[in-house]
Amino acid sequence: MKLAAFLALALTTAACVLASDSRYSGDQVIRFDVASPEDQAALQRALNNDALGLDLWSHSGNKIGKIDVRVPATSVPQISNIGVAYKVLVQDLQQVVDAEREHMGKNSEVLHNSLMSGEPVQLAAADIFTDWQSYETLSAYIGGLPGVTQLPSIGKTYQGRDTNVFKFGTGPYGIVYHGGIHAREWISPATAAYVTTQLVNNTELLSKFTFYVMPVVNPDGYAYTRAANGDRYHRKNMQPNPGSSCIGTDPNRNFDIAWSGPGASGSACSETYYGPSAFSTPESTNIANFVKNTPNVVGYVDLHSYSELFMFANGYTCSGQVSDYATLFKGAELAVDAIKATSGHSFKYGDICNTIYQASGGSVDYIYNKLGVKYSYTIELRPNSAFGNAGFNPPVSEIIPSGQETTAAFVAVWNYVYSQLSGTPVPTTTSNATTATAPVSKTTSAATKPSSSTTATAAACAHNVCATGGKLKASCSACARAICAKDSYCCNTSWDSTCVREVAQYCPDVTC
Ligand code: 0X9
Ligand code: ZN
Repeated sequence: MKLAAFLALALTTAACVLASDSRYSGDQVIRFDVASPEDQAALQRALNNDALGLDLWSHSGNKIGKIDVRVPATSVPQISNIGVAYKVLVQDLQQVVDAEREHMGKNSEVLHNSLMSGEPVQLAAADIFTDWQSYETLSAYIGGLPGVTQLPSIGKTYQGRDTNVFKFGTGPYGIVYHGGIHAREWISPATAAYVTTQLVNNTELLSKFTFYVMPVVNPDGYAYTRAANGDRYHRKNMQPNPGSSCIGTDPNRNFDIAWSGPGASGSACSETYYGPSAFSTPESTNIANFVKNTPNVVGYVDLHSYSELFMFANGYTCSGQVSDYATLFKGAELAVDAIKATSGHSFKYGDICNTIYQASGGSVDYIYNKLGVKYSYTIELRPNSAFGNAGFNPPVSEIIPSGQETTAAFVAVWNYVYSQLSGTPVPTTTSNATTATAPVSKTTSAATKPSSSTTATAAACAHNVCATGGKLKASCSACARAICAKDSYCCNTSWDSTCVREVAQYCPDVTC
């Protein structure tokens, strides 16, 4: 960067820092220890009390447990009146915001400004994942990854930004994943970008699936959380609400599924405001239209933070289970096992309503129930608490570990999905200008996981070992011989899903 330009930029940045407000001065993040239904009711009453202005940040896996809440400075003296045991995790939230912004002023903002001024900039992973990058930087980075094509925008946001979508892979089945439906959850766009960096090199998955990634589906809100005079903890989109000074609708309460039902609010100032009508936000409409108009979409992931949860439909009701519950549960189990093996983190999993809370008008419920995308998931990424000033402000050193464990989850779940689908006919392709589906090829592998009742032998055949016939045969030679005796196809060709199914049939001791 030329010196003059650099100085101008440095001055602009300094001016912005000076102009920055201190709206979170004296705010605290409190971790409540919800130990009983009475505690739960007391905290719920406090959360519903608009005068206190509490902001729910994290969730306990089963609703009894530790729950993080941001308490505005004016309500701090009343915390003990809530009657639930607590400890203070963050003493003064403004200090956390200021430290984060200072780091960005020297890193992601410099990169962003160089990019916007048209200077040639190098967008290497080593530069990208060391800070919270802007929507524009993440988009330029993803668009430059090998094998990635940028498709036409999936639609404008309220403020007129394009919603960028990138495509890669040649497989017959479509997977859509996105970050940033909630503006303040910064690890979500960063993780979407990191996962993409890894998946573009996974030739096996790329032959099975065509991936579509939207790094930030609420870029207006995201820009507002990043702006020096913006609001770091803004969650919703940027649509104004007539008659109210509160900005935004929660796009994840605005889908046309049980819209305005339980777990969503009709108050414009609520963080879960469902908006004036279903699909009143362009952001939720854009996602729905894109999934609807893209052929053969079998999978969908909506990335959120934080709490470390891996979930699927339903969110709008806690009664009953969706018809694919067992399959979705198995996929989630494989994903969280892969996370555990990668990072040691223990994600909880299950249906949204029973795992986190009741939430109507959500993306996963709509895409699963109304668009029939069976393998629809939502992840609450790391961290699992606001301890150590983390929460929505984890240190930048968390970006790569989050990306790594989420990549492991994706690989596990999509290989499982492929093994499920490969036993069934490939869905019919409809024409769509944005999508070129590859010809359907014969399955070459299948990865499944032993059931919980597996034997020691079965464990050796598990998962990625199953995915390669050679290794399976080596690990389970007796079983392989039995299958070969019955079905020479498995001996002579690749060890595909048919052969894996025959494990169950011919080798009762081995469940692959
Ligand atoms: O409340 C939400 O929208 C999500 N939690 S968050 O803290 N990130 O805001 C949970 C979303 C559950 N998913 C759907 N209902 N689709
Ligand atoms: Zn969220």
